[in-house]
Amino acid sequence: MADSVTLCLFDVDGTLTTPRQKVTTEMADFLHNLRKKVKVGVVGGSDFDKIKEQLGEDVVEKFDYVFAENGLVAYRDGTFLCKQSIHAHLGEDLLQELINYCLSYIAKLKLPKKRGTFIEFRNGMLNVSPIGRNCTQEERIEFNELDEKEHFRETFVAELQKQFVGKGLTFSIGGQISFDVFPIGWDKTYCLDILDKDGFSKIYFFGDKTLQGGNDYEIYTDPRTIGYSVTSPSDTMRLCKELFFQ
Ligand code: M1P
Repeated sequence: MADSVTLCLFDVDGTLTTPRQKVTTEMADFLHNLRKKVKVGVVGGSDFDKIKEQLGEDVVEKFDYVFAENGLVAYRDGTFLCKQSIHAHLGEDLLQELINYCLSYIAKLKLPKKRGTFIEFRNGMLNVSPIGRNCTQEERIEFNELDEKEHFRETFVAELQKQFVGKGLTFSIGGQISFDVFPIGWDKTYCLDILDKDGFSKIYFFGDKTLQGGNDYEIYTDPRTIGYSVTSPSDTMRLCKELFFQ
């Protein structure tokens, strides 16, 4: 029987899967077995469609909780729970100011490659990508390697923080080619507010972007979780085996 007072919450990219790739059979089997011991959930920065691509069309049946867009779109026990709207929250004027600023910043940026979909408009956040989300897997890796040296995203985020100071926005770098923009408080701790009423006595969280500025930082440091920083999906499995299978 699964322990119903303990929840293990996992980030997706870099924690359960290689960024934006499908879960391996080994990891899927591991999570299936873990679910026999504790409740298991995922909290990704990505939208629900991307989480389904990576973890399977039946993701809501495989996990007790699925929190897409940090929990701004939430499923529990196989059914839809609630969602948030960035448009309703910010209003059209601020949203357009933000979108226009990002598009003109990207227009001035010289990169080795630019593709399409520079801004993805989601339910609870905007996802901004200087190279564009339509890049290939090879172009994604190439951008990410260059970004580690040139800090395109960090510089962009620093500019946005200056430009939109006092507007109640958070800019969060979670993946390889983009960053997320959402109202303050709509980071991954948002899902903890949803979980508050479910009465777990322990919530473990596992994520790879746990440093300040990374999109796992707030939930990793939140007093409601027991946070673990991981370096890869195999590191996540190793750690969970030590914690729950010994
Ligand atoms: O889950 C982490 C991030 O995954 C994607 O980032 P990228 O495409 O840059 O690797 C995005 O879906 C992003 O929103 C998310 O935070």
